Parts: sequence; structure tokens; C-alpha cells
Amino acid sequence: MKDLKKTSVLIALILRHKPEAVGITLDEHGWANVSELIAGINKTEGYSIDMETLEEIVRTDNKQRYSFNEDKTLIRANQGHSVNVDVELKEAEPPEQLFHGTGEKFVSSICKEGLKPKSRLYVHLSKDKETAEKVGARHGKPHIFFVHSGKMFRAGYKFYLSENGVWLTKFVPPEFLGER
Ligand code: HQG
Repeated sequence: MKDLKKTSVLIALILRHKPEAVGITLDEHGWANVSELIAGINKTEGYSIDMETLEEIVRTDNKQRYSFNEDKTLIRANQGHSVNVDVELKEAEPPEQLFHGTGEKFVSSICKEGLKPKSRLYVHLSKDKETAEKVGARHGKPHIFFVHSGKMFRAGYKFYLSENGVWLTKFVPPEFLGER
């Protein structure tokens, strides 16, 4: 049995946060060389992968986290990075309202300071409440913030839509957060 999930978690770590974990580098646009990635994963204890498996992981990923370039010699994560790369995100006009799921323990700080990217390059926002609930649950008891993204956009804040449909922005000031 191929352990796709376990390998996918390692790939997310490599392509978003720690390429050096398998001795590879990302270029300025976040691309990793596919052969180097496969070789790096195969050198990691407890993991093995070939091109076919990598293609299956990319194709079946539940959030479509990764993209190949046209000839499949390069691969990158579509969003979620902590390493400073420019994945050529598209600026876009957001819907009137977006959602952010977080842990209850962060609520008072977020109400005071606004939503910050923390270790990532952007604040991650979801277009539906269900997704936000899942994201929030990763941080303990979940709490959902409504984000007045339309108002923010009209006030000049920039929004980006990743290849896999995640809305991103640099910072959400507290006045644009709501509980409804
Ligand atoms: C919180 C997953 C205190 C923020 C998901 C969050 C997402 C503050 C945490 C993606 C704060 C950072 C990202 C403040 C923000 N004070 N806490 N001022 N501002 N925070 O993991 O959004 O499955 O970096 O609320 O689907 O949870 O990995 O971000 O709770 O799209 O592909 O600081 O990761 O995608 O946590 O998750 P994270 P996130 P994947």
C-alpha cells in the first residue's frame, strides 16, 4: 500500500517551509526541480516515491495544494508558504465576505491586533464557513471570524486568489472583522 497521505505531508513541508529538509532549494517563484524532489524524498528514512506516485498525489490532493509546470520538470505549492517566494499570485476582487477559522485561544489577541500572517507570507481566508471551521479546529476549539473583505478591498487592501482557490491578504485590521 502506498502511503500517499504521509508522503503528501512531507511534500507540503518541503515545498512550503523547509526544502533543506531533503537537501533541495526552491527558486524565487517557489519551484522545485521534480527529479531533485523525488531523489530527496527517497533519501529520507521511511519514504519512497516515484514520478507516477508524485503525479497521483498532485492529481488527487483534496485541496489541490501543488502544481507542475507544463513539462512536469518543476513543482510548487500553490499557497501556504513560510519561505519567502513569489508564486505569482493573481490579484482579485474578493467576495463581500470571507471567513477565517482560528482557535478560541487566539480570539482576544486577534480582536486587538487584527489577523496577521504569523509564520506564513499571507493571512489565509476561506470562501465558505465549513472550510474555516476545519482550519480553526486545527488550533483547538474553533472560532470563526467574518472578514468584511468587500469593504477592505474598497478601502484599498489587496487580495489574491491562489491557483487552488484560497483567498490571501497581508493583514486584516480589527475593524474589518465581525462575528455577525
Ligand atoms: C492566528 C491550511 C494571535 C491565525 C488551511 C491562525 C489554511 C493570530 C494562526 C492554511 C493573530 C496561524 C493556513 C494574532 C492570526 N494573534 N493569533 N494577531 N493573527 N493568528 O497555520 O490560517 O491544509 O499559519 O488565526 O487550509 O490556520 O495546510 O494559518 O490560527 O488555508 O493546506 O495564527 O493552512 O491549509 O496558523 O492555516 P497558520 P491558518 P493546508
